[in-house]
Amino acid sequence: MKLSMGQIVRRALGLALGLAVVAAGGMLFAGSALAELGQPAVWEYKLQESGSPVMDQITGFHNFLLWLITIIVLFVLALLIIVMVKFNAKSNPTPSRTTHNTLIEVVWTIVPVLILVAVAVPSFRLLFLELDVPKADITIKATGKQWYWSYAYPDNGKFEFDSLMAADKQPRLLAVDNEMVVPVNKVIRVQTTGADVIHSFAIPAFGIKIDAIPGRLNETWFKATKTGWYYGQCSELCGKDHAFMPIAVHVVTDQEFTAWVGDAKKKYAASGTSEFASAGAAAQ
Ligand SMILES: [Cu+2]
Repeated sequence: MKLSMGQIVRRALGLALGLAVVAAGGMLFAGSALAELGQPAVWEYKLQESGSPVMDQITGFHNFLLWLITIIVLFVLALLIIVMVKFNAKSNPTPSRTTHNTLIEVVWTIVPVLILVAVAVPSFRLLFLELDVPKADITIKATGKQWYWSYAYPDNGKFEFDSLMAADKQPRLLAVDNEMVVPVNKVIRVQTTGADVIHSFAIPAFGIKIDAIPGRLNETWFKATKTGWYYGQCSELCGKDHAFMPIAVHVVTDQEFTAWVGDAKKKYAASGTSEFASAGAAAQ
């Protein structure tokens, strides 16, 4: 079957229209799907809602870059279209023989340099914010294991417990049996290490992702600004159940945290999984 140019154009337009309708439908659906703080939403195409000052900055930087690249892409597209329309062989049969223009060469060197500086300055500021751990209120050690996490609270009762995915709880694949609990508006220093292979401790809403490497202690930090549940996942391919070792953080008020520490001390000391408990027993 041979299609005429008109038919091809009409079909292409039809296809584009169809795709646009599907995309618009998806956007509407995404808008109506309730985006919940601390976990992914159906049809989510943006970053997760921020729950920490670092993530606020990451989101701001991301949006700034998005505007910047959009403007650059539109500018280059406009130049291309001008060249195609004004300077093709038909409309411009005798082309100019110009090879140099000092002013325009200086401009197209200086402007990209300025753009890179405008990107680099907030980028480095953000890197320092992420890597320079402020004075911590609470330190938690997260140990990645095949395939679950263990959380130790060395300065709050010296207990440690395992956190495994809970298949019967919601949200699916993110809920755990024993969650990490932290107080709101406190600087939490997270030290990570791996017990067997490399894992990675990541919570999108806090803007943190740091490798948990055997024989090495990495550290990062977050300050949750709102109470609630926050979920993340191991983000380093670590074996067959890599996808089933979620991270769940429950952010609570100071009073609730104190109460939880009181309960946790008894609960996890009795469970015998704590290295602190066994160290204490060995010392006696
Ligand atoms: Cu892992």
